[in-house]
Amino acid sequence: THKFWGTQPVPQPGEGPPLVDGYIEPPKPREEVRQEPYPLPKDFEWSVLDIDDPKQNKEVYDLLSLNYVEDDEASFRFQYSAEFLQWALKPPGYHKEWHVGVRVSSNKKLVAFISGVPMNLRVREHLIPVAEINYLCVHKKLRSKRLAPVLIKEVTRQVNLKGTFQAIYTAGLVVPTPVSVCRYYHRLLNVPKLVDIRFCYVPRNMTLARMIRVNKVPSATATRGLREMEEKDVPQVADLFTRYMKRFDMFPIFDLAEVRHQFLSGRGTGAVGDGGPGRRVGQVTWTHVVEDPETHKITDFFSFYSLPSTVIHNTKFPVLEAAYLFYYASETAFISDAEESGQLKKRLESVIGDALVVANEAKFDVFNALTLMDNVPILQDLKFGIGDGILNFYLYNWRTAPLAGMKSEGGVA
Ligand code: YNC
Ligand code: MG
Repeated sequence: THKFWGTQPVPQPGEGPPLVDGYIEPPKPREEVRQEPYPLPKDFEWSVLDIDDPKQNKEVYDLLSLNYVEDDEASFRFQYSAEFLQWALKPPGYHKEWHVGVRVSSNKKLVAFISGVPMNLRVREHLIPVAEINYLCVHKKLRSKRLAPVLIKEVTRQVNLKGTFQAIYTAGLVVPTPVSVCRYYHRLLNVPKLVDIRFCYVPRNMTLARMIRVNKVPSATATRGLREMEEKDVPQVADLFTRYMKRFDMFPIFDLAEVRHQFLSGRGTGAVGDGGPGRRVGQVTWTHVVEDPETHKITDFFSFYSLPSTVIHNTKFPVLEAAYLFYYASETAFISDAEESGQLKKRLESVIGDALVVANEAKFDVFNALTLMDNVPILQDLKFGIGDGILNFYLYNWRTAPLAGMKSEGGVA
């Protein structure tokens, strides 16, 4: 049983699918939302984090890089960069009050964090303003003291004070009640390093040399008209994204400012190569578009982001450089019969195949993807292997029937 989640407006175990989609608790006027912060254990205090302040940005970075999510074997731990946090926590319309920290009163050391950012989410036929909750973290020395529920309640209060009453979040852990479940897949790029750090193994009946050969990525991209996204592409990328996402049952709605933020603002500074091969200094996201050479229309795009992990107890290779497939779209989806005929699958294979080339060029060790959007049919041919990680998707204060983690069954984006 769940002492905390049993008290929250989330679908409870055994409820079954709802007859109609909608909230669990009605919204409240601002004055009826609790006005005082929730009490913390003595010796701790609340602290709004200003991510624009390099010192506070670094404090969040330090907390997460030592205490955030690890795999089951405690071999790898996410190492979000300061630039990544800046990008993720400051989309258009963000509220600094949703960046909630807990400090030790005596020395002001940051020991816990949770964040929310606003977005508009389409869930089936409903358009819902939500908070996207992420980066819940409690220092390792303060675990199992029921601090997490206090953080969740406090961020909920801050979100409610801004007139938002729904949220979306993901976790590896199962609590009441996932709306969708996805699995991680991994495309090996730097095989010798991945074997060395035990990210993967050389299977029986296989040699390292053969494994390297099998996973070799082409040295050049294949799609005619592929180039980095630029500022001038924002309106066309926004339009293509919006139309493509209607294929799925749950997806975000991005206006022009949000498209610019999600796909362009994380590209780093300077020229490609300044931050190492294929990278700019501080580069977090990569977005490439396909411009039709005749019509100059944007027909496709893909994006991925950089999220390294610390390789725990490894001095030879302290960091695993991982790229994660983010959003993509293709005009091919709107050609009649393209899906049934396999034309869409073929197009996505060549476009996402180019994402692998770009990531390999930028010296990523592995390229990760989830079983969502249109990924499932293309993963095998692009030589992704099944991972052991799963990711549960959750909605707070919203009922809807389960969403399949893949297009073939309905689908979440
Ligand atoms: C989790 N990840 O079940 P029950 S993901 C949700 N998501 O409650 P304590 C979680 N609930 O079961 P600890 C959760 N982890 O008794 C734990 N819980 O009802 C629940 N790890 O609290 C848990 N980051 O403080 C239990 O646990 C209760 O000291 C136990 O702290 C947990 O960001 C944690 O994995 C995760 O830093 C902070 O283990 C700690 O263990 C830690 O005794 C490493 O808490 C990092 C890590 C989680 C990454 C993420 C999404 C979080 C979503 C939270 C829910 C948001 C709801 C929506 C709010 C806005 C609403 C509006 C409007
Ligand atoms: Mg605790």
